Amino acid sequence: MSRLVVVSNRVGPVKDAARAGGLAVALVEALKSRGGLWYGWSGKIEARGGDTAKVEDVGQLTLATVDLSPEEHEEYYNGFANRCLWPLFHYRTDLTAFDRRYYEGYRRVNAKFARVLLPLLRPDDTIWVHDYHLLAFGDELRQMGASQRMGFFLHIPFPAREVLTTEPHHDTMVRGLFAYDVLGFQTEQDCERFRDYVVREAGGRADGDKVYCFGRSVRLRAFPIGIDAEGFSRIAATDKDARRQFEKAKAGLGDRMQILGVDRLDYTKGIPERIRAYERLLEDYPDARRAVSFLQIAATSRGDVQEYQAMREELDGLAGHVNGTYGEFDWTPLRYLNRPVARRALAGLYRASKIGLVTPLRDGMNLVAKEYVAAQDSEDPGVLVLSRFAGAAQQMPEALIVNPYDIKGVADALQIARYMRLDERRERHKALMARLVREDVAHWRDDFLDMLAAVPRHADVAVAS
Ligand code: GDG
Repeated sequence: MSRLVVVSNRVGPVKDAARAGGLAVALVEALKSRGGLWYGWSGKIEARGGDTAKVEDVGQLTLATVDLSPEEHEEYYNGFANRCLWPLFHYRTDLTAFDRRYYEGYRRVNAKFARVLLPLLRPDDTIWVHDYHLLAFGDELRQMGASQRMGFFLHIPFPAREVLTTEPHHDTMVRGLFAYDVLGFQTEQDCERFRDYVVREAGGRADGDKVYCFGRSVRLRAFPIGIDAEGFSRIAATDKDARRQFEKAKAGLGDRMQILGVDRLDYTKGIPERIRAYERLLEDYPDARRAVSFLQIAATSRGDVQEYQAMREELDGLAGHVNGTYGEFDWTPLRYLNRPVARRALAGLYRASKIGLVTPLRDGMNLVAKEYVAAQDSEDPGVLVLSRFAGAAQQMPEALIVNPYDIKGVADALQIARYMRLDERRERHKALMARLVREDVAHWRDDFLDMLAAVPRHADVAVAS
């Protein structure tokens, strides 16, 4: 079997991958079972950047990392990745910074990542590149002569053609993706939007799972990312820390029903809209007052990007408003935590919450929705209220699917969830859980790598158009 080389913006943590969430767990597993190399940014910003990789072995795994200079970090990571691609791919053209300097920095860092990896590669390696930070990486590596099999997986949505074309470099970016042999997206809709761009904007053609353009072809497919559903379920039910958090939460709640939101603090997650929907529940359904308690966990991420700082202030204001309007001496309607909770404790919190409220305005997949379901007690499960704009909604039709912009609609769904009968909750949970177990993270990884193994090596492909 050929060696697997995973390339992602950040590498690790390997020993405690669970703390870093689903993706790190998935990648560690993929690499552990086959051995291999995991390569990316070290997370360090050093005055002179770096032009060679630091390589270390951790068990069967080799980690290779490279540092960024302050300028590289600002242009590539804060700039093009997080102030341009992230909002653009989530349909927030109003927040998208179209700055040529950022784009050039992004290309430079993608080229540097490729240059530093090149001497570490073996001819029969299989290379799996992850996410929007590295759209141009494959193209750079091919230009340096690499002919290994190389696949790319996009964790965030692929946007509609009309949105993507607002970015001045859209053609070079999409052309660059044709350097890969397989393109993986989260949902069928993402594949469809990619095909639409290629056919209607770039003048290519699509034939089944193959698209032809720029004198090359690439295969594309939806590989919805999963979680380790059985493992997470076991943690929620039996782990010591999870149990402790569960008991603590239950004791604090008494007879009240907990509604839970868990997100990285991000404007795509629809947190202000969600708080407004909760307020609407209290306004329209007086029986909910004192009977529910909403806990929102939203740890800061990307704190040095300006939009994220503004959001924090907005949320503080909204939470204060709800508590000021509806709170009583012995009831705080909304608790908002701006710091991370340990993963095992989080499993306990999910299990102690009768409603999981997951309402992103746009999301590639959303693992929180899956973790919430996996953490439930199947005898007495809670109800998931899920945005139709999360990729996860495609696989989870038994959730209460809502439009997060429809504040009243979300409030009504919360009220339905509050009163849902046990037999219906069990039925929905059973169907959701069965799919989560079937389409788990191992399935995602194997599916992608099987497809990549089946394509002819890049070097052997005749130019087709
Ligand atoms: C991107 C795409 C796609 C959150 N708060 C805490 C915490 N988390 C963990 C969750 C979950 C992960 O972070 C968040 O994953 P999501 O999928 O919900 O969202 P993104 O971070 O935006 O991820 C997304 C994903 O990539 C994978 O492809 O699903 O669409 O945007 O695992 O549990 N974990 C801990 N404490 C917290 O406070 N321990």
